[in-house]
Amino acid sequence: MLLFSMEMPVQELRIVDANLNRASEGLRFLENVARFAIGDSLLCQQFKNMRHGLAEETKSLGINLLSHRDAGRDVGARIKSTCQQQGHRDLSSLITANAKRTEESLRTIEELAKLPHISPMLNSTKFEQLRFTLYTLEQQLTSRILRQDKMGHLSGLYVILDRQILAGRNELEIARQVIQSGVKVIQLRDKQNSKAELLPIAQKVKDLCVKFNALLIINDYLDLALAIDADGLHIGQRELPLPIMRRELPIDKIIGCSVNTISQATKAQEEGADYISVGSIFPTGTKENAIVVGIDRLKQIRQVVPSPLVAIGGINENNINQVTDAGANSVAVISAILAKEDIKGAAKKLMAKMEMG
Ligand code: TZP
Repeated sequence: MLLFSMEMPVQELRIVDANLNRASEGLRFLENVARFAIGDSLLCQQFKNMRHGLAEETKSLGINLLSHRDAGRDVGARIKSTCQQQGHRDLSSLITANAKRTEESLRTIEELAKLPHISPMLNSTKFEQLRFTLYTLEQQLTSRILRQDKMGHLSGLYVILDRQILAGRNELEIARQVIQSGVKVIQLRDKQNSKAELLPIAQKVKDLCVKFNALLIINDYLDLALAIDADGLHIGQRELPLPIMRRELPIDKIIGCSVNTISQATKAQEEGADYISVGSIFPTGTKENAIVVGIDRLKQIRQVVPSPLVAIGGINENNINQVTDAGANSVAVISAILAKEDIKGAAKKLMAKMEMG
């Protein structure tokens, strides 16, 4: 083995140096995504802590690592990886690539640190801990970016395909008209019939949504959402708690939660709801025993909850701008569209009102 004059194991230190650089570059990339693309201060801080932890662990080697760096003669620099040749298509694949690169680098240092002549300088366990922390952060960051992509659809009209209001009309045909009018989010809701009956309908509506790049959210039923690989699940106050639902769903699925009060909204926000549905804003004949909360409740919730808000209940072309003015990011409707003869016309009118508002 080639040894440095101070008995420093030169080749090993070069490997440590290269992998340390890779790891901190990868962590910096992930930190930047958390900071600028997602705006999540907690995740950002966790990546920063990791970067600082890494620097701390290798601080004692500082000048020795630099002294033995020989980037100009690195044979690996001229070898292009398959990844570089293929390129990455989106931010989520870049997150995966950078997280993997960092995890591999940490593992490399961890293994080297087990060698008897390296272990006095580097603590292998610390690198192992960092690697495991990163596995979790990678999962959280990927989940956030994939859900954020979906949430991009949630700024306009949100149409609830309520099978009771459809009263036997063909769900797929109505869904097609809604989507063709430009609506980007559909929720399938059926409070009366069996899930077995709902399954084939949900599957067909899902296929339609995929074709037109719209989201399909399933109301209440986690198992149905999973079965058809829906984009998300909408729950009320009587379903299983949001964190349980989150745990059961794949990491790219969104969860919306219905609330009537400020405390329910704050709780949903703290539990990580992707959006919060506030209602019923106005009296409605569609939902039995709906609690009418009024426009002021929406304004109060807007002041304390930064999550996207979806206003619901009794909203139509005459009052839609009151809810957008009150801070709703999206507006959910049933009868204002499904009770109309001209589905497409009704949807377009509401969307135009929202845009003008
Ligand atoms: N949740 C609160 S109000 C409501 C639901 C499901 C019904 C909304 O229907 P409409 O016809 O848009 O008032």
